[in-house]
Amino acid sequence: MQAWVIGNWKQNPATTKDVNTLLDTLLTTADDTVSNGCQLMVAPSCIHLANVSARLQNTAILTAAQDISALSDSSGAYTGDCSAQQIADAGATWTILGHSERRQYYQESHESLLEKLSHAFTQGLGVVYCIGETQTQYDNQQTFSALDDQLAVIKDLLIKSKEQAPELVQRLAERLIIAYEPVWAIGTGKVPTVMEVEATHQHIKETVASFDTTLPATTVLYGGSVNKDNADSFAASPMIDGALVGGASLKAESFLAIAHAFS
Ligand code: G2H
Repeated sequence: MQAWVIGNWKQNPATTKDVNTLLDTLLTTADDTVSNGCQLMVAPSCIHLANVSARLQNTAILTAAQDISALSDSSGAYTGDCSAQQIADAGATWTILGHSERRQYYQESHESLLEKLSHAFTQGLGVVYCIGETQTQYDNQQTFSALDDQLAVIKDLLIKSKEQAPELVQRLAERLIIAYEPVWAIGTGKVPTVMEVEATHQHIKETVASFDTTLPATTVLYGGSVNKDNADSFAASPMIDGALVGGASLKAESFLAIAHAFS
């Protein structure tokens, strides 16, 4: 299975100038070893999406949004939202959905995520769907049940699609990536052991397969304080199909070192 290394830039860099500087370094230092060995993708904030997509056109690096509107897949009176169609029109081919920062600060619900996934696939976007347990859930050995609650969105989307829009099932089969990101590991420098990640990834793969036995094996990435020093240990595991990288993706050198580890 091809590895994926995805940079989630979050609300960074703040200016177009700094975005272009990051892209300049990325484009001049990314080599064939990386592009042949793993698929790279970056997720800038919405305001920079068109610029980044245009600059990455005809390169080996894909572009993703960090979120899309739950209210409409196209257009409407939804102040502040960007629809899946607008994201695709800006040149992105993927979107992150369900990141724990969106769940925490914007109260993402099961229903809104169901809508967002449906809108993304309707507009032909691939989805990097983020799930992960909180520190309390981890401490209380509730990781799998927390993940099952979040994965129920995928199950419900499959049920809904089979009834109302069967073409979305195929799109989900082809273009769904799950990112396992323990909330307690995000931006903290703390990481689970590789064995813990492996057990969790196995659970995620088995759970998604149980929703529909015709689905291909699900690609599952690890995210949460991945850096150039710990990437090798995650990359060595056949259960870890890549990484979703936050802070370390803001420097081309560390992002590409992580990509090399997975190549
Ligand atoms: C988790 C991750 C990227 P970081 O949010 O999605 O961020 O690598 O900074 O922990």
